[in-house]
Amino acid sequence: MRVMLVQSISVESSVNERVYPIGIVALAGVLRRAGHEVGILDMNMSSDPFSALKKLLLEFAPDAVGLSLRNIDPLGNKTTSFAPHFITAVKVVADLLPDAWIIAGGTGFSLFPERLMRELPEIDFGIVGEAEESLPALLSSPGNPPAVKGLCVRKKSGISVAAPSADFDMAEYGTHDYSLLQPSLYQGINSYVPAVGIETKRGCPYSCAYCVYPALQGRRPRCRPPQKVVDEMEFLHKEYGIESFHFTDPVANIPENHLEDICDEIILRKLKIKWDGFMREDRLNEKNIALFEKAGCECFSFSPDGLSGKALEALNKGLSYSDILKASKLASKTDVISVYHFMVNVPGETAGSRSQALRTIETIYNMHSAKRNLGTVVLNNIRILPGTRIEGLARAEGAIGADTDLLYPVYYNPRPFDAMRHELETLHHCRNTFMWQGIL
Ligand code: B12
Repeated sequence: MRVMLVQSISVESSVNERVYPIGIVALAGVLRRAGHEVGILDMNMSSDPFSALKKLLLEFAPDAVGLSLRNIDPLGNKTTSFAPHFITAVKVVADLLPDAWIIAGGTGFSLFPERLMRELPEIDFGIVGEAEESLPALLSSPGNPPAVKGLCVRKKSGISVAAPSADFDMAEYGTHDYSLLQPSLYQGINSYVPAVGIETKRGCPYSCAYCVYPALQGRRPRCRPPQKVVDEMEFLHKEYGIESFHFTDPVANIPENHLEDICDEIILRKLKIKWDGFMREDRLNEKNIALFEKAGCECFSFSPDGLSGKALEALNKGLSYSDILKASKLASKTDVISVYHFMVNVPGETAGSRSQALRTIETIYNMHSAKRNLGTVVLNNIRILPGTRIEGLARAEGAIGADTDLLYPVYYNPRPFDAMRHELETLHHCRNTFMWQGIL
């Protein structure tokens, strides 16, 4: 079969940080090995994405088109949505190729499968979650679809959504077939984020109140053997000149010793590469932080989320306030940049937790100012996503109604602390400017 995989628009414009679409590249490799002829398009890399889509659809004339919706919206308190772009892309495919099977997938789709299939009768099937096994199985018999994991299909009674796969064997996961979409095209396109991602594992055992990661990838961390992870980095470095990678795992430094083993392997092979990833604060110590720095870590991305002990509890982070300060202290002594992500005006916020939040920002700046190794502090309200604990709470509190459509950006930001993000941003902005201008 001829199959075209399309990454639909995931960023507001080309000035936003873009990423190499490893989801569809992973699937392209699997489909090729299953004997399909595969084409790939990342619409984010074209200055005229819908012309590029039309051209490739007509030239390649696929029998099936897989549309990947990665992001529903850009988060970050923004009210933009990428749903309209995805909806348009589906309609363009259906119009130009009425006989082709249309299959949807990707993280954004996986969060709203029924909602999107209802909106778009043009979609024949969806697959929620990982699809390395389900997509080839589905394409082997789309006329009589097998009951694969994650399959979304129209039935007389409505749309049925099967439970996603959370058991793809990561030991089987080798280096992707990068030949269909050259990673070198993504070299140097971003200012901050490494465009090329590497998976070292899937799955997240934590239960943070706002988060969809366990629903997307399952709760059990499934690790790739460290050698295979480094084989892939080495290949990308030598073959395509990639120097900087982002570990795409929900949390890069769990389970114990996995990231440490990857670092040992990078050092052993004397690879001159850089990497970053999201770190769990309570797993850091003097020894592993030194190892991470030596092995090329160029940014400690922290997402403690809670700015006070109370907020950490409300978000169910399983972290104590002292875990965060201890990690900040360790990171502030290195020559590696740190970036902190926090959520503001979380459930149960009080005047006391608001004051504590301001003190937390001050403390982090005080720690990092000497070495000026604080990249930034990102302050967000919580985007309410379906199936999360925060959704239930927001509905119970009346912060959102029973009929609120979560497909479009909805943030948890009730009164009376609805201006808290701006207050904290003011403090952060002042401290950041003063740090960089050396006015302390
Ligand atoms: C790593 C990551 C990042 C890294 C990416 C670094 C890099 N170089 O790749 C960073 C931190 C930079 C980042 C940035 C952003 N991210 Co992000 N990111 C992730 C994360 C943790 C993993 C993504 C990943 O690469 N997974 C590995 C690949 C292999 O899996 P995959 O893409 O899901 O593909 C599989 C399946 O989805 C499926 N599939 C995919 N496509 C298709 C298509 C078809 C047809 C089918 C059948 C199946 C299918 O099969 C694939 C293989 O199994 C996810 C959360 C998660 N746990 O999934 C969030 C996530 C995808 N990101 C999200 C968002 C919003 C963003 C940003 C917009 C945030 C921001 N404001 O900066 C940007 C946008 C970047 C961009 N240009 O797209 C959201 C998307 C949902 C939403 N709310 O819209 C998620 C779910 C996180 C969240 N907060 O909820 N991200």
